[in-house]
Amino acid sequence: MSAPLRIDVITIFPDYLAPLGLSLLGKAQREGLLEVQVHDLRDWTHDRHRTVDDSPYGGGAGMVMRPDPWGEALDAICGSRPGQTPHLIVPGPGGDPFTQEVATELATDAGWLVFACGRYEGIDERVYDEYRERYPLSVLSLGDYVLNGGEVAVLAMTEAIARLVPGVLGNEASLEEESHTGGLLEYPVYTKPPRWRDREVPPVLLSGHHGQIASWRHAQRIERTAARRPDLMQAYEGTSKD
Ligand code: 6GU
Repeated sequence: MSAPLRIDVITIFPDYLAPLGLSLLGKAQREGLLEVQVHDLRDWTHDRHRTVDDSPYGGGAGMVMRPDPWGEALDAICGSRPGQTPHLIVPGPGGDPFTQEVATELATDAGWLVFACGRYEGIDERVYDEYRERYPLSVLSLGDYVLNGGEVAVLAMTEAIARLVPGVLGNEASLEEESHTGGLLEYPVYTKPPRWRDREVPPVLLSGHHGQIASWRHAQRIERTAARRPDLMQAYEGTSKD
């Protein structure tokens, strides 16, 4: 078996990451496929109030995370595995889009991810400048809306990444059909009963014709993607798979 994917998370709200121990990700950790360690940024402060933020130079609203606790935390954590290099990830609304493609790359190539969760108005820019020189560093965004901090984004990204690690998902075949694989959204699914509140399951699905079922599903993926995500549809048509 290959080495487990290692994930470190640095946050001022370690409890926020408790769900990483549940469900599929908890099982993956118990099975040795995944290692998650959550760290409290305040462990790298030295004052009585365990201060991690201060007011912005130049003025403006809110508070900025100081570089000194981040520097100590990142030095300690990123240097904790001799001979190994982490991929640093800072979640933030101003980052590159976190996509299925990015999740696949991180699950496959990195081996070790360190997430730095910012809060308030963000982290002092010199932290980015410093660690970009030492490690691969990505600022990644979930989408075009603003969260209060990186913690919820880390939950989302970790789940998307970890389920792509070989062995984590029970049924690897379900990876091949799901939304965003191949650039299309998923087809609609149905189960028993065949009639519910006068609503029928599409008859083709009960026909036993596997070829017809596959073409119906493919057509549904195209129809859905065109209706809901014209941006994805354009990209898909660009690949001329159809
Ligand atoms: Cl990754 N972080 C924060 N704070 N807000 C976001 C986000 C990330 N993605 C979308 N909004």
